[in-house]
Amino acid sequence: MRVDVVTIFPEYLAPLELSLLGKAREAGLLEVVVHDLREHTHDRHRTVDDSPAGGGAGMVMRPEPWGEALDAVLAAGRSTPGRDDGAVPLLLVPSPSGQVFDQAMAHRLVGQPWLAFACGRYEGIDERVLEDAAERMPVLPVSLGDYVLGGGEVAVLAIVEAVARLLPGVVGNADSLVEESHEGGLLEYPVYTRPATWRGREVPEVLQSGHHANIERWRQVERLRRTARRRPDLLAIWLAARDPGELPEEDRGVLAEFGWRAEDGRFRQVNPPVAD
Ligand code: JD8
Repeated sequence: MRVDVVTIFPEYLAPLELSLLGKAREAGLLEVVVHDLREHTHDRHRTVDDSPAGGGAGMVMRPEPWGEALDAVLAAGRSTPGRDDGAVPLLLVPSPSGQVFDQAMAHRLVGQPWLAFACGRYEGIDERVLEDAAERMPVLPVSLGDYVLGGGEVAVLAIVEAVARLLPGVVGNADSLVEESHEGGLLEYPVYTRPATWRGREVPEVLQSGHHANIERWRQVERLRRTARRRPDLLAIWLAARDPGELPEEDRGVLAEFGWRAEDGRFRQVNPPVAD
């Protein structure tokens, strides 16, 4: 997978050289190219912003440097060996008004051979840049979530990490991917390691029993408990896709603690617990 990032803060993307992604790049599983937008300015002050049309607070990013920068990304990507010269990237544009990124989107993006990111700053990028880009490549405004950041770089760090770790060979033991939160629809269970006792706190006995079936049971119950407490929205979705008869009695018992009952073949929340 090739990833191009255009930004006025190239150093912001340095974390993509570390850890798992750094190794994936060394192994040739992932190629990340960071472009400095100011390279595409021609005035002494390397100006990338101007006052907003129609007035108002802040500044807006000028279209000219962006047009040239995205042209350069297209040209650079196409000159990569093995990529035909008609190839185009999927252009992701981080924005508070974008489609919210989640694990399902990560799975869709990992199938793309070439991603490009346009990192805005200030009040955002002149809208004509995205309209012009959409003439030549697919454009997807994406958001990290419903809170306001100062620019798109943080979103790129999160999205590239979430997508790249789904690339075959990046995460050593692919099985661990399946276990994770947001993969099976439930949150992950609590984890422990040595020592068996720490500051007077014990590792749950079942985890020291070596009894794999009991351990798996305990972990499933803990997934349900944690999801019911922290993300009742996710549990409702998970239960809506399940037939109560399929679930072990113990799981139905845990769900009952959180007000979920089996009625005419489906789960219903009768008296949702008052949030503690
Ligand atoms: C791109 C400029 C700042 C946004 C005025 C603050 C994503 N989940 C998210 N929250 N915020 C962003 C984001 C914020 C950005 C830019 C993404 C470019 N800003 C602007 C509009 C209000 N300032 C984001 N992904």
